Amino acid sequence: MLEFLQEKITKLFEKLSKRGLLSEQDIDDALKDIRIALLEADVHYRVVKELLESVKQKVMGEELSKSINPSQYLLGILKSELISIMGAPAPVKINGTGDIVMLVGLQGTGKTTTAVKLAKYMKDKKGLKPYLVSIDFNRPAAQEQLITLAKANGFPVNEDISSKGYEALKDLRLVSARQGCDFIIVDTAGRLHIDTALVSELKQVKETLNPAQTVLVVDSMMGHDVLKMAEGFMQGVGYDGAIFTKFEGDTRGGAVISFRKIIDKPIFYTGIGEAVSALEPFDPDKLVARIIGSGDLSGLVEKMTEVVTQEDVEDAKHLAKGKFTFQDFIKQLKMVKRIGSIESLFDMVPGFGKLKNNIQPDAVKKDMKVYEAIINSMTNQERSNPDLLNGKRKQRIAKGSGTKPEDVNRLIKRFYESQRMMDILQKGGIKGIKKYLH
Ligand SMILES: Nc1nc2c(ncn2[C@@H]2O[C@H](COP(=O)(O)OP(=O)(O)OP(=O)(O)O)[C@@H](O)[C@H]2O)c(=O)[nH]1
Ligand SMILES: [Mg+2]
Repeated sequence: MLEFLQEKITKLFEKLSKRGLLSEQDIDDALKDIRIALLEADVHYRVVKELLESVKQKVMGEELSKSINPSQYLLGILKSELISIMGAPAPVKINGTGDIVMLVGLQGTGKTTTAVKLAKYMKDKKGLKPYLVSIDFNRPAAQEQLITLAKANGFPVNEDISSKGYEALKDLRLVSARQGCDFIIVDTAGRLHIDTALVSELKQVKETLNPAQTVLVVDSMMGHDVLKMAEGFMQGVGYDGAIFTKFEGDTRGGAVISFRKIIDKPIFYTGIGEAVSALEPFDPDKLVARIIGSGDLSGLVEKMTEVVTQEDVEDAKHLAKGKFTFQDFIKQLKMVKRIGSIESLFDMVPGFGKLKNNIQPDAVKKDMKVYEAIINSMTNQERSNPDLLNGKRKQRIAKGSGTKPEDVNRLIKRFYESQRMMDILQKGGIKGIKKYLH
């Protein structure tokens, strides 16, 4: 997610950190590039303008020569601006029995799916019993969709409201209470655009129901169009906060920034997949860290010290020096296996997102036993000189380790890949690896 913006800003700061102190020209240049990056990430131009003006004001107001690392300084300011835009995370508030949460939003944004996700979330996390109802009176199929999804997940759902129309809404709390439910989630009709018919319909429902919380469901892929929509719903219907859906596939993320900057309402949750369990509280810090790509380096160090022993450090020193052999290879695999969540480690390092594709911890775990058996069946000579492995030797090794010749070949292939990686690391350091990956 947001790799796009992350990569751009990371590159920019790499460029900046090579030159010592920042001049005003540097700041302007940097801001120009950040501006492009934010616009390309579909942040609304109004938001970009305000954000950059406030960053510049703060940077210019400071005595730059005193700051030890100007690029980190600029980055820090941008980061704190974004964090203040994102605001504190907030949950949907359900205070008492009979409280209603009403979901509104354009067509296809994910209201119906989110209604059931929210029901599950409140049941699992808060122990509340939800009651679901769809009041899309125009489209029976829409109601059917909610009924099916709710039933499949074991939630009580209203099945006869369509025949009774708005009058039935007045009894909703009673009906829900009779089923022993704590609160009600109301799914509403969506339209392609906000029009007067939709607004007056939703207004009427809202007045009748008097919901405790009205939630705007937003498709994260909307980009900068989000503002017009969010402002339209605010004027026409009013709401207390938003849930951003399809957040897992959001490569740009501008919609979130634009929404938060202009509409002063919280983002309650994010939808991160089609499954009913794919709803998460909104995490502003994580999002900002990802946008900026500064990398959670302190987190990385902490995690590394948890899993990397002194022995590993010695091994790593050795690996980085001499010739890379099968013994080294197995040590390297063991380390990867132990770190386990190596994917999350790479997320913390700017520019290293792509490494994830090269190292798959699950595959490593699965192959470990096979690889170890194969390497154990090699002679010492073969272990330190893999070039010796001809067809005949491979067959002998496969037989001795109870594996197949394909397994031996797979191991050899991976070994050479690792050897190449180590070679690049020795010659070019981390930079070399980065270059290799880009
Ligand atoms: N990938 C992904 N898909 C989602 C998410 N939330 C909803 N969807 C999908 O988006 C599509 C539309 O979802 P619905 O819940 O039917 O949307 P809606 O707002 O109720 O649509 P209308 O009732 O027609 O206005 C479905 O295919 C959902 O599975 C999400 O967080 N991630
Ligand atoms: Mg729907």
